[in-house]
Amino acid sequence: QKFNVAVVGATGAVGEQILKLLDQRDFPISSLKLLSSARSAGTTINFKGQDITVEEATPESFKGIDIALFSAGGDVSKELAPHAARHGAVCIDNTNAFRMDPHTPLVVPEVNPEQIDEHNGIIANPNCSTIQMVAALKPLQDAYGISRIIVSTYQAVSGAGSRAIDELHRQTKAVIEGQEVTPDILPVGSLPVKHQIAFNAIPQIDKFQENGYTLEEMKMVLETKKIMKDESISVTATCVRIPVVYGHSESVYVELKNDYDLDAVKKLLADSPGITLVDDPSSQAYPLATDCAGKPDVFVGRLRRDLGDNKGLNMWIVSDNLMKGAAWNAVQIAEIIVSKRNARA
Ligand code: 11C
Repeated sequence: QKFNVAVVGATGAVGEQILKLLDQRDFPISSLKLLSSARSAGTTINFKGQDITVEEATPESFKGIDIALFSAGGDVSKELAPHAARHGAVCIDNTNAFRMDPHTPLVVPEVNPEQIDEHNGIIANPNCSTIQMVAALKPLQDAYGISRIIVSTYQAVSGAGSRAIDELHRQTKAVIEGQEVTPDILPVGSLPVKHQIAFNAIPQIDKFQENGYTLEEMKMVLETKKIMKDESISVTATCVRIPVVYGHSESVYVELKNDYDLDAVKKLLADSPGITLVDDPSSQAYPLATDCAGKPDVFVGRLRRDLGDNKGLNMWIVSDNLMKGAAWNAVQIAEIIVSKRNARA
Protein backbone atom coordinates (compact mmCIF):
# COMPACT_ATOMS: atom_id res chain seq x y z
CA GLN A 1 0.00 0.00 0.00
CA LYS A 2 1.14 3.53 -0.81
CA PHE A 3 0.23 6.72 1.00
CA ASN A 4 -0.71 10.32 0.28
CA VAL A 5 1.89 12.34 2.15
CA ALA A 6 2.04 16.06 2.97
CA VAL A 7 5.15 17.85 4.23
CA VAL A 8 4.32 21.15 5.92
CA GLY A 9 7.36 23.42 6.16
CA ALA A 10 8.91 21.77 3.11
CA THR A 11 11.30 24.66 2.48
CA GLY A 12 12.73 24.79 6.03
CA ALA A 13 15.87 23.16 7.45
CA VAL A 14 13.94 20.17 8.88
CA GLY A 15 11.55 19.90 5.91
CA GLU A 16 14.54 19.58 3.58
CA GLN A 17 15.90 16.65 5.65
CA ILE A 18 12.47 14.99 5.77
CA LEU A 19 12.28 15.05 1.96
CA LYS A 20 15.81 13.69 1.68
CA LEU A 21 14.91 10.79 4.00
CA LEU A 22 11.59 10.03 2.27
CA ASP A 23 13.60 9.76 -0.94
CA GLN A 24 16.51 7.72 0.47
CA ARG A 25 14.20 5.34 2.35
CA ASP A 26 11.94 4.88 -0.67
CA PHE A 27 8.96 5.76 1.47
CA PRO A 28 5.79 4.29 -0.12
CA ILE A 29 4.33 7.54 -1.50
CA SER A 30 1.41 7.63 -3.90
CA SER A 31 1.22 11.45 -3.87
CA LEU A 32 3.39 14.09 -2.24
CA LYS A 33 2.06 17.54 -1.33
CA LEU A 34 4.59 20.18 -0.29
CA LEU A 35 3.14 22.93 1.88
CA SER A 36 4.50 26.07 3.50
CA SER A 37 3.57 29.53 4.68
CA ALA A 38 2.36 32.00 2.04
CA ARG A 39 5.88 33.52 2.04
CA SER A 40 7.58 30.39 0.65
CA ALA A 41 4.69 29.17 -1.52
CA GLY A 42 5.48 29.04 -5.23
CA THR A 43 8.99 27.61 -4.71
CA THR A 44 9.70 24.48 -6.72
CA ILE A 45 11.33 21.43 -5.12
CA ASN A 46 12.55 18.41 -7.05
CA PHE A 47 11.57 15.05 -5.57
CA LYS A 48 12.65 11.87 -7.33
CA GLY A 49 13.05 13.70 -10.63
CA GLN A 50 9.72 15.49 -10.43
CA ASP A 51 9.34 19.23 -9.84
CA ILE A 52 6.71 19.91 -7.18
CA THR A 53 5.44 23.42 -6.50
CA VAL A 54 5.14 24.32 -2.84
CA GLU A 55 1.61 25.41 -1.99
CA GLU A 56 0.37 27.60 0.83
CA ALA A 57 -0.93 25.39 3.65
CA THR A 58 -4.62 25.90 4.42
CA PRO A 59 -7.16 23.84 6.38
CA GLU A 60 -8.37 22.30 3.10
CA SER A 61 -4.87 21.28 1.94
CA PHE A 62 -5.20 18.01 3.84
CA LYS A 63 -8.18 16.44 2.07
CA GLY A 64 -7.19 12.88 1.14
CA ILE A 65 -3.84 13.06 2.97
CA ASP A 66 -2.87 9.93 4.97
CA ILE A 67 0.30 11.17 6.67
CA ALA A 68 1.22 14.83 7.31
CA LEU A 69 4.68 15.75 8.59
CA PHE A 70 4.67 19.20 10.20
CA SER A 71 7.76 21.35 10.78
CA ALA A 72 6.65 24.90 10.06
CA GLY A 73 6.57 26.24 13.62
CA GLY A 74 4.22 25.81 16.54
CA ASP A 75 1.60 28.33 15.40
CA VAL A 76 1.14 26.61 12.04
CA SER A 77 0.82 23.20 13.72
CA LYS A 78 -1.62 24.52 16.30
CA GLU A 79 -3.81 25.96 13.58
CA LEU A 80 -3.56 23.29 10.88
CA ALA A 81 -2.79 19.90 12.49
CA PRO A 82 -6.34 19.62 13.94
CA HIS A 83 -7.73 20.25 10.42
CA ALA A 84 -5.41 17.60 8.96
CA ALA A 85 -6.52 15.16 11.65
CA ARG A 86 -10.17 16.03 10.95
CA HIS A 87 -9.57 15.06 7.31
CA GLY A 88 -8.28 11.69 8.52
CA ALA A 89 -4.52 12.27 8.29
CA VAL A 90 -2.10 11.14 10.97
CA CYS A 91 0.02 14.20 11.77
CA ILE A 92 3.60 13.81 12.95
CA ASP A 93 4.35 17.16 14.47
CA ASN A 94 7.89 18.41 14.95
CA THR A 95 6.90 21.46 16.99
CA ASN A 96 6.21 22.17 20.62
CA ALA A 97 2.48 22.70 19.98
CA PHE A 98 1.07 19.40 21.28
CA ARG A 99 3.98 17.70 23.07
CA MET A 100 2.69 18.13 26.59
CA ASP A 101 -0.97 17.59 25.68
CA PRO A 102 -1.98 14.52 27.71
CA HIS A 103 -3.94 13.12 24.74
CA THR A 104 -0.99 13.38 22.32
CA PRO A 105 1.70 10.69 22.38
CA LEU A 106 5.26 12.04 22.44
CA VAL A 107 7.32 9.38 20.73
CA VAL A 108 10.92 8.29 20.31
CA PRO A 109 10.74 4.90 18.56
CA GLU A 110 13.65 3.45 20.57
CA VAL A 111 11.90 4.42 23.82
CA ASN A 112 8.08 4.30 23.61
CA PRO A 113 7.02 3.00 20.17
CA GLU A 114 3.92 1.38 21.67
CA GLN A 115 2.44 4.85 22.23
CA ILE A 116 2.17 5.49 18.49
CA ASP A 117 -1.10 3.56 18.52
CA GLU A 118 -2.58 5.85 21.17
CA HIS A 119 -2.83 8.89 18.91
CA ASN A 120 -5.97 10.89 18.16
CA GLY A 121 -4.68 12.13 14.81
CA ILE A 122 -1.53 13.81 16.13
CA ILE A 123 1.78 12.30 17.27
CA ALA A 124 4.34 14.73 18.64
CA ASN A 125 8.03 14.51 17.80
CA PRO A 126 10.06 15.65 20.83
CA ASN A 127 12.61 18.44 20.95
CA CYS A 128 15.95 17.51 19.38
CA SER A 129 18.03 17.76 22.55
CA THR A 130 15.49 15.58 24.41
CA ILE A 131 15.33 12.89 21.72
CA GLN A 132 19.04 12.08 21.69
CA MET A 133 19.26 12.05 25.48
CA VAL A 134 16.30 9.74 26.10
CA ALA A 135 17.34 7.41 23.27
CA ALA A 136 20.72 6.94 24.98
CA LEU A 137 19.26 6.68 28.48
CA LYS A 138 16.42 4.24 27.78
CA PRO A 139 18.63 1.09 27.91
CA LEU A 140 19.97 2.31 31.28
CA GLN A 141 16.47 3.01 32.58
CA ASP A 142 15.39 -0.53 31.67
CA ALA A 143 18.47 -2.21 33.11
CA TYR A 144 19.19 -0.16 36.24
CA GLY A 145 16.47 2.45 36.80
CA ILE A 146 17.21 6.19 36.74
CA SER A 147 16.69 8.55 39.67
CA ARG A 148 18.36 11.73 38.44
CA ILE A 149 19.66 13.42 35.27
CA ILE A 150 21.81 16.54 35.10
CA VAL A 151 22.44 17.68 31.53
CA SER A 152 24.36 20.54 29.93
CA THR A 153 23.98 20.96 26.19
CA TYR A 154 26.21 22.37 23.47
CA GLN A 155 23.72 23.00 20.69
CA ALA A 156 24.21 23.65 17.00
CA VAL A 157 22.85 26.80 15.36
CA SER A 158 20.83 24.74 12.83
CA GLY A 159 18.41 24.08 15.72
CA ALA A 160 17.35 27.71 15.29
CA GLY A 161 16.78 27.30 11.54
CA SER A 162 18.50 28.09 8.25
CA ARG A 163 18.78 31.81 9.01
CA ALA A 164 20.83 31.06 12.12
CA ILE A 165 23.23 28.96 10.01
CA ASP A 166 23.66 31.93 7.66
CA GLU A 167 24.18 34.17 10.67
CA LEU A 168 27.01 32.01 12.03
CA HIS A 169 28.76 32.02 8.63
CA ARG A 170 28.28 35.76 8.22
CA GLN A 171 29.53 36.60 11.73
CA THR A 172 32.52 34.24 11.52
CA LYS A 173 33.63 35.89 8.28
CA ALA A 174 33.11 39.35 9.81
CA VAL A 175 35.22 38.53 12.88
CA ILE A 176 38.04 37.04 10.77
CA GLU A 177 38.03 40.03 8.46
CA GLY A 178 37.97 42.47 11.38
CA GLN A 179 34.53 43.79 10.43
CA GLU A 180 31.80 44.81 12.85
CA VAL A 181 29.55 41.95 13.98
CA THR A 182 25.84 42.72 13.91
CA PRO A 183 23.85 39.89 15.54
CA ASP A 184 20.43 39.52 13.98
CA ILE A 185 18.82 36.19 14.95
CA LEU A 186 20.28 34.53 18.04
CA PRO A 187 19.60 33.78 20.78
CA VAL A 188 15.88 34.16 20.00
CA GLY A 189 14.61 35.74 16.79
CA SER A 190 11.52 37.27 18.37
CA LEU A 191 13.31 38.93 21.31
CA PRO A 192 14.91 42.38 21.04
CA VAL A 193 18.37 41.60 22.45
CA LYS A 194 20.74 39.67 20.17
CA HIS A 195 24.16 38.20 20.93
CA GLN A 196 27.16 37.27 18.84
CA ILE A 197 27.37 33.50 18.22
CA ALA A 198 30.66 33.38 16.28
CA PHE A 199 33.52 32.40 18.66
CA ASN A 200 31.05 32.50 21.55
CA ALA A 201 28.77 30.37 23.76
CA ILE A 202 25.28 31.67 24.54
CA PRO A 203 23.57 30.20 27.62
CA GLN A 204 20.09 30.91 26.32
CA ILE A 205 18.06 28.79 23.92
CA ASP A 206 14.49 30.01 23.56
CA LYS A 207 12.67 32.32 25.96
CA PHE A 208 13.12 32.50 29.71
CA GLN A 209 10.29 31.07 31.80
CA GLU A 210 9.12 32.44 35.14
CA ASN A 211 11.24 29.87 37.02
CA GLY A 212 14.51 31.18 35.53
CA TYR A 213 14.97 28.24 33.15
CA THR A 214 14.67 28.68 29.39
CA LEU A 215 11.93 26.99 27.40
CA GLU A 216 14.54 24.65 25.84
CA GLU A 217 15.63 23.60 29.33
CA MET A 218 12.05 23.03 30.44
CA LYS A 219 11.36 21.00 27.30
CA MET A 220 14.20 18.69 28.33
CA VAL A 221 12.79 18.37 31.85
CA LEU A 222 9.11 17.82 31.01
CA GLU A 223 9.46 15.84 27.78
CA THR A 224 11.97 13.43 29.35
CA LYS A 225 9.55 12.53 32.15
CA LYS A 226 6.69 12.05 29.68
CA ILE A 227 8.64 9.92 27.16
CA MET A 228 10.32 7.82 29.86
CA LYS A 229 6.96 7.51 31.62
CA ASP A 230 8.42 8.36 35.01
CA GLU A 231 7.50 11.64 36.70
CA SER A 232 9.80 10.79 39.60
CA ILE A 233 13.03 11.17 37.58
CA SER A 234 14.64 14.45 38.63
CA VAL A 235 15.91 16.33 35.58
CA THR A 236 17.85 19.58 35.48
CA ALA A 237 19.18 21.15 32.28
CA THR A 238 21.41 24.00 31.14
CA CYS A 239 21.14 24.62 27.39
CA VAL A 240 23.87 26.48 25.54
CA ARG A 241 24.19 27.51 21.90
CA ILE A 242 27.67 27.11 20.42
CA PRO A 243 29.14 27.93 17.00
CA VAL A 244 28.61 24.48 15.48
CA VAL A 245 26.38 24.05 12.42
CA TYR A 246 25.01 20.49 12.77
CA GLY A 247 24.90 18.20 15.81
CA HIS A 248 23.94 18.82 19.41
CA SER A 249 26.40 17.59 22.06
CA GLU A 250 25.38 16.88 25.64
CA SER A 251 27.26 16.28 28.85
CA VAL A 252 24.92 14.04 30.84
CA TYR A 253 25.29 12.95 34.46
CA VAL A 254 22.88 10.17 35.29
CA GLU A 255 22.29 8.68 38.71
CA LEU A 256 21.15 5.07 38.45
CA LYS A 257 18.97 3.30 41.00
CA ASN A 258 21.10 0.16 41.09
CA ASP A 259 24.80 -0.69 41.03
CA TYR A 260 26.31 -1.04 37.60
CA ASP A 261 29.37 -2.46 35.96
CA LEU A 262 30.94 0.05 33.54
CA ASP A 263 31.87 -2.56 30.92
CA ALA A 264 28.34 -3.99 31.06
CA VAL A 265 26.92 -0.49 30.48
CA LYS A 266 29.21 -0.03 27.47
CA LYS A 267 28.14 -3.36 26.01
CA LEU A 268 24.48 -2.59 26.69
CA LEU A 269 24.71 0.71 24.83
CA ALA A 270 26.77 -0.75 21.98
CA ASP A 271 24.10 -3.43 21.49
CA SER A 272 21.14 -1.02 21.62
CA PRO A 273 19.37 -0.11 18.36
CA GLY A 274 20.03 3.40 17.12
CA ILE A 275 23.01 3.90 19.44
CA THR A 276 26.66 3.90 18.38
CA LEU A 277 29.26 3.68 21.13
CA VAL A 278 32.44 5.65 20.42
CA ASP A 279 34.44 5.36 23.60
CA ASP A 280 38.14 4.63 23.57
CA PRO A 281 40.30 7.11 25.49
CA SER A 282 43.45 5.23 24.43
CA SER A 283 42.85 6.28 20.83
CA GLN A 284 41.12 9.57 21.73
CA ALA A 285 37.87 8.22 20.29
CA TYR A 286 34.66 9.94 21.40
CA PRO A 287 31.65 11.34 19.56
CA LEU A 288 32.20 14.62 17.70
CA ALA A 289 29.48 16.75 16.12
CA THR A 290 31.43 16.93 12.86
CA ASP A 291 31.51 13.10 12.64
CA CYS A 292 27.83 12.67 13.56
CA ALA A 293 26.41 15.24 11.12
CA GLY A 294 24.22 13.64 8.47
CA LYS A 295 24.01 10.33 10.33
CA PRO A 296 20.85 8.90 11.89
CA ASP A 297 22.30 7.40 15.09
CA VAL A 298 22.80 8.75 18.59
CA PHE A 299 26.51 8.57 19.48
CA VAL A 300 27.67 7.96 23.05
CA GLY A 301 31.10 8.10 24.64
CA ARG A 302 33.27 9.37 27.53
CA LEU A 303 31.53 6.89 29.84
CA ARG A 304 32.96 7.09 33.35
CA ARG A 305 31.83 6.46 36.90
CA ASP A 306 31.23 9.44 39.15
CA LEU A 307 34.06 9.79 41.65
CA GLY A 308 31.78 10.45 44.63
CA ASP A 309 28.69 8.38 43.88
CA ASN A 310 29.06 4.76 42.79
CA LYS A 311 25.71 4.84 41.02
CA GLY A 312 26.57 8.03 39.12
CA LEU A 313 27.61 7.84 35.47
CA ASN A 314 28.93 10.58 33.20
CA MET A 315 28.47 10.40 29.47
CA TRP A 316 28.80 12.48 26.29
CA ILE A 317 25.90 12.17 23.86
CA VAL A 318 26.00 13.60 20.32
CA SER A 319 23.52 13.42 17.46
CA ASP A 320 22.57 15.37 14.35
CA ASN A 321 19.75 17.58 15.59
CA LEU A 322 18.12 17.75 12.16
CA MET A 323 18.30 13.95 11.71
CA LYS A 324 17.51 11.89 14.83
CA GLY A 325 16.62 15.17 16.57
CA ALA A 326 13.90 15.96 14.03
CA ALA A 327 13.51 14.52 10.51
CA TRP A 328 14.71 10.97 11.12
CA ASN A 329 12.67 10.51 14.31
CA ALA A 330 9.57 11.75 12.41
CA VAL A 331 10.21 9.50 9.40
CA GLN A 332 10.86 6.53 11.73
CA ILE A 333 7.42 7.12 13.28
CA ALA A 334 5.88 7.37 9.80
CA GLU A 335 7.56 4.09 8.79
CA ILE A 336 6.14 2.34 11.86
CA ILE A 337 2.63 3.62 10.98
CA VAL A 338 3.08 2.39 7.41
CA SER A 339 4.29 -1.06 8.44
CA LYS A 340 1.36 -1.44 10.87
CA ARG A 341 -1.17 -0.41 8.22
CA ASN A 342 0.41 -2.71 5.65
CA ALA A 343 0.37 -5.56 8.15
CA ARG A 344 -3.36 -5.00 8.68
CA ALA A 345 -4.14 -4.65 4.93
C1 11C B 1 17.12 24.43 19.16
N1 11C B 1 16.05 22.53 20.17
O1 11C B 1 18.18 23.81 19.04
C2 11C B 1 15.82 23.73 19.42
C3 11C B 1 15.14 23.51 18.11
O2 11C B 1 10.95 22.50 20.01
O3 11C B 1 11.42 21.44 18.20
C4 11C B 1 13.92 22.65 18.17
C5 11C B 1 12.72 23.34 18.74
C6 11C B 1 11.62 22.36 19.00
O4 11C B 1 17.06 25.65 19.03
